[in-house]
Amino acid sequence: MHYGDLSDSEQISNILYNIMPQEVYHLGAQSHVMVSFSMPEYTANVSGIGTARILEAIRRSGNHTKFYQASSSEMFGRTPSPQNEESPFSPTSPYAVAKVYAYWMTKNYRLGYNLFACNGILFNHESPRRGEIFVTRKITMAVANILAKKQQFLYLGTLEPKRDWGFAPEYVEVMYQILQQEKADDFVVGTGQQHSVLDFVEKAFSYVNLRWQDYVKCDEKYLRPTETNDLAADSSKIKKIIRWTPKVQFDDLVKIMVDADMRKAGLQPIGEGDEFLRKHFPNRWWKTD
Ligand code: G4F
Repeated sequence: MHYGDLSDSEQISNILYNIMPQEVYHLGAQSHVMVSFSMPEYTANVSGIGTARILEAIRRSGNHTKFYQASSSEMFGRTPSPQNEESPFSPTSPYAVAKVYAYWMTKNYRLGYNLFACNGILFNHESPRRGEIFVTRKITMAVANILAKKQQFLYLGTLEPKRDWGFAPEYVEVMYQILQQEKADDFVVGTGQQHSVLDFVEKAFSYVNLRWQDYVKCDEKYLRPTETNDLAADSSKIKKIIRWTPKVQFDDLVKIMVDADMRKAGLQPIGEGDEFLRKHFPNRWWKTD
């Protein structure tokens, strides 16, 4: 383990110079969209300029380090779905603006300095390890805690925005694949299926036979000043070039996450999510949620 910070260019340079890594997967960020409205300057520094610090350190090191930038579907913002590599960016949050900066820096270091630098433009990817303040995990934890009588209500912002939610382990595999290509390039990664926050709520509550209307309440404090409403990936390019197709679709994702949170709450899971994982990902991470 080496310690560093995305706001500390000297430390990043030292680490890269000493380790001389073959590949860097840059996933570090202030990654919460709502938080970025409260901390725009910090978000720009870490999620935007942090990328420039790593790219510059790689360039100065003179090593042939390959670089993966965790770009985000949030960069499309107001651009209508489906979004692909040619779609214009129209960011609607300080987080998304910072990510657009990082995207272009990655592209420019590829074009200008011939670095093997790639953008994976990933749509939302979730799992039982998702942070508790992101909407999917907040919902699945609430379902489990309501069943366990540890929570009475679930407070959310708007239920209307639509997202393209996939399963994070499959997206991590594709990050690796992106850096194994002969040519550095940028790729959109998503399932192509679109669902609203309400769809997620309905699916999670009905999976355990609860009526969501009895538990979900709106709290305006979760409303964002500007919102991204319509995300769905057109992943034709990565399907064609890398032959990547996700196995986990929306219904299975919800079940996997609810089962895991039921187990964490000390309950017996319904089991359909666990069963799906056993079948499609034998001997894999599902044991460790
Ligand atoms: O789960 P979210 O906070 O994820 P969001 O904003 O889509 O961003 C995530 O995905 C991006 C990829 O597109 C990443 F780049 C980013 O780092 C992050 O991982 O919110 C999803 C939707 C939003 O429309 C939000 O307004 O859910 C809505 N929502 C409604 N109530 C809520 C809540 N979101 C949160 N976090 N908490 C709520 O109570």
